[in-house]
Amino acid sequence: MKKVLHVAIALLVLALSSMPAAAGYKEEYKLSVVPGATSGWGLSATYFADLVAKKTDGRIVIKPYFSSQLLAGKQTSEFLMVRNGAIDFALASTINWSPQIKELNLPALPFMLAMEPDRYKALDAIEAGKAGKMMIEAIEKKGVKIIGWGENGFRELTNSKRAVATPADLKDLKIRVVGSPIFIDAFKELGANPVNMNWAEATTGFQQGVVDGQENPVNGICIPVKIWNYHTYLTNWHYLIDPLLLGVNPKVWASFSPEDQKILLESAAEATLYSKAIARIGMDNGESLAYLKSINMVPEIADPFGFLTGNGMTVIQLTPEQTKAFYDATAPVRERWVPQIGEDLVKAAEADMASV
Ligand code: X2X
Repeated sequence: MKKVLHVAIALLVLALSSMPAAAGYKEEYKLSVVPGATSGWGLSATYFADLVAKKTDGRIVIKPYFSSQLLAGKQTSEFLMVRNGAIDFALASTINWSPQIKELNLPALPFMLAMEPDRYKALDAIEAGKAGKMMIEAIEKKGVKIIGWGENGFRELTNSKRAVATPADLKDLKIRVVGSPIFIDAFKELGANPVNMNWAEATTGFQQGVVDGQENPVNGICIPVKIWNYHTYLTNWHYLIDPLLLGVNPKVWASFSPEDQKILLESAAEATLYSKAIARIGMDNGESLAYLKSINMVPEIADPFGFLTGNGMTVIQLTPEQTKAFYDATAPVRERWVPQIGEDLVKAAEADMASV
């Protein structure tokens, strides 16, 4: 009897050791995305998932769930759900995780980057620099592993009522904003009437005229949702940047073999380049378009502002003086939020930007 048992154990050990590393993997990993599949970040999530499937020969299957499906529509719950393992991965906006991680309000400090001579360079320097590291550490300390950046884009203002070129033009406009307090604070300071609304309900809100306007990136969100069907005016004011973060539940991360972790990091790095490029088409010095051409992903729309104008929108491009007026008008918001974000982090970001 004892001998039979020994043989059985030996066979079991042999069977286990000859199994592929993927044996303990889930059949599917859920990746949360707040907006829809055709949004910039929806496309970036698909790009990442496809790369991972290809590079792991199907060992790791990541399925993006779009339109806040995994969140019952409530986008500010996403961080907690990735942390507790209800969701495996998220390509997430810092905005939606900022209610839990105050450091993530840094990119939402109004007009911090709009005044920079090259706002994309400034942003890249922050992400690659000390401030980026500090933000990632803050998230990881609270329980989600970060494997890469992405980009929703600089958030621009659209509305159905009037051309907005000065702070006074915003007076009493009802603007839909996300459920993150700094947004309410910024729009109140500018004299507007901000209204919290999840993105899942926002387009219905625009259609019904519940609000007069909203703020979202042009390439990533405004064009995919055909914002011209609701709003006539777009102010290209770059008032804040919406970086994305590719996060993963730490237990899920630890379950991957070192080889697969390496593949995931490489895929995240490629997805970062892709995500930034599609957010920046027609808005940078042409680098993004050249990159997309180099990977055979030439976009349909290379001139987003021309495209919006062609669809009947009036695009207001602010002069540096006009931007400065908004910068000055929002100084009290920055003063109130810098201590909450952390003086050290803000100083690190300023030093990162100054280094380019
Ligand atoms: O809700 C928004 O505006 C969106 C889709 O951009 C975010 O999730 C931050």
